[in-house]
Amino acid sequence: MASLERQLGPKGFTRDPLAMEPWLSDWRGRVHGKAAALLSPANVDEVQAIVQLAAEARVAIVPQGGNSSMVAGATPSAAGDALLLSLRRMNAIRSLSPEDNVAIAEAGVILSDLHEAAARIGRRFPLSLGAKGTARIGGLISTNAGGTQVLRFGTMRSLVVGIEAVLPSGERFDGLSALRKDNRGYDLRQLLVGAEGTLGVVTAASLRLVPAVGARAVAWVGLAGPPAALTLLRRLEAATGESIESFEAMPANALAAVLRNIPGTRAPLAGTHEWNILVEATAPVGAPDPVDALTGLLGAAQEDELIEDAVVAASEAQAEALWKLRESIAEAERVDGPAAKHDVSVPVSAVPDFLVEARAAVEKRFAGSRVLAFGHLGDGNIHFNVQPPVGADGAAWLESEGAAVNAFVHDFVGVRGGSLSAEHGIGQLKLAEFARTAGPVRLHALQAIKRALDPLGIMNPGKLVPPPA
Ligand code: 2HG
Ligand code: ZN
Repeated sequence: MASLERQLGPKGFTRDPLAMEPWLSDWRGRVHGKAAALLSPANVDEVQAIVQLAAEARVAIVPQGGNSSMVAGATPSAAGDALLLSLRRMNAIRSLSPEDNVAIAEAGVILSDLHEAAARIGRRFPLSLGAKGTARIGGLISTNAGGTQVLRFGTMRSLVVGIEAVLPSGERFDGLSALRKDNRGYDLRQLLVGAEGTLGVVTAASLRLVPAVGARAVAWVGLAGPPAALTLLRRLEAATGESIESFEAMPANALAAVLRNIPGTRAPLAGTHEWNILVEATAPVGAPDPVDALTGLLGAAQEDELIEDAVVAASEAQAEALWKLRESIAEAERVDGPAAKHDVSVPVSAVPDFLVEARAAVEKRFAGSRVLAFGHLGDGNIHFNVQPPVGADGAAWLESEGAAVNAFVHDFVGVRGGSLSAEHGIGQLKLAEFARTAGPVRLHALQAIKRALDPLGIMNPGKLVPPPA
């Protein structure tokens, strides 16, 4: 410990409880951990030195970026024997290449900073989510983040073209070269994407950029339910080709929670609607503005009574205001208090029935509970959250019913061929349910990979990989 302290200096090493405190709990305040020290290396050499020493001393490391995990994936255990390894100081964008369409960003780069840097060279990084001002590249890679543009550009996995990482042995994997084709066997880059820091510390990545947007159209649509929403999505896609990037669905209670809890928000349409959709369509530089096309298509959909009402943003400020309504749901829900949260996916075609059936089943089985299910309808990922009965002590309800609610929802998803973690990862909060539902083949393969790369079990223990029985 003393040699680490000497090597990293005061900016890179602290045991001060006050300085460590903000990083020891998860974003929703559900899990509280302890750490032996908070290490904030300035470069990959320092990360290597830390991992080498930790391996020698058999001390656990918990990597952390923006600490915005929804599953407590970056929160150390309460034992207090692990080193918390913050990548926040490693926040350089090492290069931006318009020729390769690639940015090389260190793990601590904040997502919105990467967006701005790409825009400065006429490109963009096409992954976005509500926590873009907090979430960092290393964490987004380690959780294979999704967000609101997956419909068109895929998850983080499809945007990572190179990785630099320190493996649990302390060796450095130099895989930043942005090769579009590379068939040297098992893809270590992809193995590290979504590994939640259990196979090493991602220190930098080469990330795919796409051309900047020329213009965008953002609309808010009110309609009766998910079946109409899915019909609308396919209609818009058929009429506009690749231009639809986001198709986010929110029921009336999600919008109400935002309007109630987030200052400065207001209802986008005159009446209330059972379901609301936020659509974004984009056009490349020089192509016709998509506003006219989207306005026309939504007008026709209203005439056909597929939708009830719609508004297309008339300015960037209005577009931002609509996006804020969508991106504030998690925060609005946090204000409302504890909930049993689920991040599930089913095939897109199964989403409408799933929403109706799962909601009815849960509210029947858990009397008084209130389902708040919203999300990325266009890619089949629903945040199926269950709030306690009105007037109940939320924490006590979660304590007594939470595990049963989780199992009920995950089983419901499981029989439909879905996943209990669409985009948030497993972390600590989904670990027991993952172990219960994964099945032996998946579990044994995961455990074998973990053992092979991290035989000492020092990398983010207690996350993602259920321990062998
Ligand atoms: C979102 O889509 C986030 O807003 C958070 O993934 C989801 O809080 C949630 O359940
Ligand atoms: Zn989401």
